[in-house]
Amino acid sequence: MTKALEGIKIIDFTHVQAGPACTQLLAWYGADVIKVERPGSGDVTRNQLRDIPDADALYFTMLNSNKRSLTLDTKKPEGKEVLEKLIKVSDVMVENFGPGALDRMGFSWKRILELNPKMILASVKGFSDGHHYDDLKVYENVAQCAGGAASTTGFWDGPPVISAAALGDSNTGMHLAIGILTALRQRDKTGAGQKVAVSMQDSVLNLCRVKLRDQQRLDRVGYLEEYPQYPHGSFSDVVPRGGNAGGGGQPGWILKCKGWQTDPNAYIYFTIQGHAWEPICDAIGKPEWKTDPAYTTARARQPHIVEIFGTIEAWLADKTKFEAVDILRKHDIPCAPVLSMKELADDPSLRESGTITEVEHKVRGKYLTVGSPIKFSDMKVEITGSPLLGEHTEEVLAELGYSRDGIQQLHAANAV
Ligand code: CAO
Repeated sequence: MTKALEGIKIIDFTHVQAGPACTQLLAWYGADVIKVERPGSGDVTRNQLRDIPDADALYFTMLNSNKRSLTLDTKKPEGKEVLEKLIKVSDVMVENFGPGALDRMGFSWKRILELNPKMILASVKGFSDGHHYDDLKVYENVAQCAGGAASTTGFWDGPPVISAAALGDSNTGMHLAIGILTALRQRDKTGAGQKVAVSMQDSVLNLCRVKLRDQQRLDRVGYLEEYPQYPHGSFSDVVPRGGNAGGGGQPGWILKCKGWQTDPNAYIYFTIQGHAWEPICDAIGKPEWKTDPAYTTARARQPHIVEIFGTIEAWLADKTKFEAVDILRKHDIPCAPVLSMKELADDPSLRESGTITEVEHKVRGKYLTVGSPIKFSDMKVEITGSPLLGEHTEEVLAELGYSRDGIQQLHAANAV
């Protein structure tokens, strides 16, 4: 079966998470992704948080599947020559080095265009070009703070909190992938390459747009009625942290279930969707709330929201999170168990759909990874193991026309 991106050659000059997440996605869908790595060490994540002494860390293997690895010292003339040849025959180059690193290496956008006017250069930086912080190096949590996620996550009486979801890294990589596919589509029409730039701050902010919505509502009316602070608490002039509140038009909260005293994940998320109010009253044994004017509308319920969630929690006390969801689903109530990573890893539905998949690695053996979250009706996505450092160096050099002697000379240059 053909893959959608077959025939697209990508120079993957990325490291850590933001860039590799992008190129991995494109590799899954058929692009030939050649990861260019520094000889001897490679991507820093090969060594970070190792669980097996001499095997690439899961941090690396889970972000670099379906790629080839080429080792090149791109600061040496021999390495630069290979990279130039590669640029001439590739469609896309993706990089997420610190600000200015590519220029310092001699591969400015101007130079890349001279080598290949059809090239798409895709870059991740912490802040966008021209931003007053555009000289900063940035990691995940820095981006979450700069993009509005940290100030709006957590509880109102505690400090800003970082999300475990990679909003700064993988999220930025997904934005970049969309940018690359868009530029490829435009190149189909114009024949010209272009530079695609995504900043981590912008990508986080894009996911926090509902909080910018709330800031403007707060500026206008002085309160936010879906936040736990309303109506009993107080608001300042900035969007507060709302704990586990719904954040949209539907109030919600994380509620304790049977076993919460010992199991840190014995909880469900419960949403009170307006039209599901009557089924909720039936489900939790409070039929009188269906006709009591103090509860019949969302506005009437808001002053009692803590009491309502308390009542639902009392109903949940003798039910596991799975039993509770099985009852609530019959009433069409939007809810879900809080699932641990262990439960997700073992989830038969996720295994069946390929979202959690087992992959073979030449050194470490089998490991679990997250497969494609995007499903296609006409393309089967196969996840393969990540490459060893330099595993495809000779193969790629031969494709670029290097002779056996030329390859040996490069090996010698890499080793110095
Ligand atoms: N051969 C020779 N040199 C190489 C090379 C190769 N194959 N690959 C990279 N290098 C060099 C670069 O040229 C650069 O050298 P100089 O700084 O001397 O010009 C250096 O290695 C890489 O620098 P860096 O700034 O990218 O790396 P760092 O570890 O200091 O910083 C990070 C890491 C992530 C903070 C920084 O790359 C960054 O801010 N990137 C942009 C934002 C980003 O993507 N962050 C997310 C990372 S995931 O959490």
